[in-house]
Amino acid sequence: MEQLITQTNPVVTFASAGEYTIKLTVTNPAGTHTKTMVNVLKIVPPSAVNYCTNVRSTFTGGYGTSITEVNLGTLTNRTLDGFNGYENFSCSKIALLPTDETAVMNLKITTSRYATVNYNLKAFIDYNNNGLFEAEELLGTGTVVPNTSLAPVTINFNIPASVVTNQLYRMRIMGDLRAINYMNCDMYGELFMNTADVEDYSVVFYENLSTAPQNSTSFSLYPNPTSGNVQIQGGQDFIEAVQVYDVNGRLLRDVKQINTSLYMLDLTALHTGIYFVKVNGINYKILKK
Ligand SMILES: [Ca+2]
Ligand SMILES: [Ca+2]
Repeated sequence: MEQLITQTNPVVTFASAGEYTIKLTVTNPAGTHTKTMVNVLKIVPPSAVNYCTNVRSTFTGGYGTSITEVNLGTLTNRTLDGFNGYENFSCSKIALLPTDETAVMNLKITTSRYATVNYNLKAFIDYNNNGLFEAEELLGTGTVVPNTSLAPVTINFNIPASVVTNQLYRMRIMGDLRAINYMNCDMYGELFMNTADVEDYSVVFYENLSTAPQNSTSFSLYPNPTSGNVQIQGGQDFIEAVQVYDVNGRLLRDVKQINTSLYMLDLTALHTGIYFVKVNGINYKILKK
């Protein structure tokens, strides 16, 4: 379904999740130029899981011990010291992380530090999306030693191979002066001096752009299937070279130095069947009627 938007700074609502293509058209007296970015926008479905709300009694701030800043990937979130109790940022604060199982992720947690005993930290991602933060979903633990540096505590973790890209995961970060034995919602039973702090976030793992096809060099080929001509429309880059191969890998056409954003490929002479069209080295499958 296509939606035409003509306003400046539009607000767009998406009824369903998926990948969306954006086509930008600019017009002035000299003419019209169009740029198409294929599947450049990914809309992630909201989580259907209900998470329990961690509640603690109102903290007077006297101990000055709480989580005050969280950094992970694209996420930075500062919170007031001590007064906020459980806070759910899962709709507003999302950490975007590249899906690289070999890379080490750095979750940085800053706390206020005036306690006289250690402040303990634990972080989880609900990788199986069952609404519970389980032992095998622990990212790591950290300890803030009293009256030491204000530097954040870093919890390093790897992304499991089973992770699904472009999906919301819930991350929960917990801090307390007491050893954190609870994992989910039993904070009241474990509360010690009202110093516990719990914050929820969302995490989305996206395809690693260094290995995925570059969206900036996507092309649209239309119509497909075709009875003859195929219009190739450039993305951010000009169309430089087009090759056409048959299913046996035989090169049928080889056009170089095109250097336009729109190219008409004439396949009229070809028999009915499947062909592979390579545009600037990117493969597309075309059905010739
Ligand atoms: Ca906080
Ligand atoms: Ca879980």
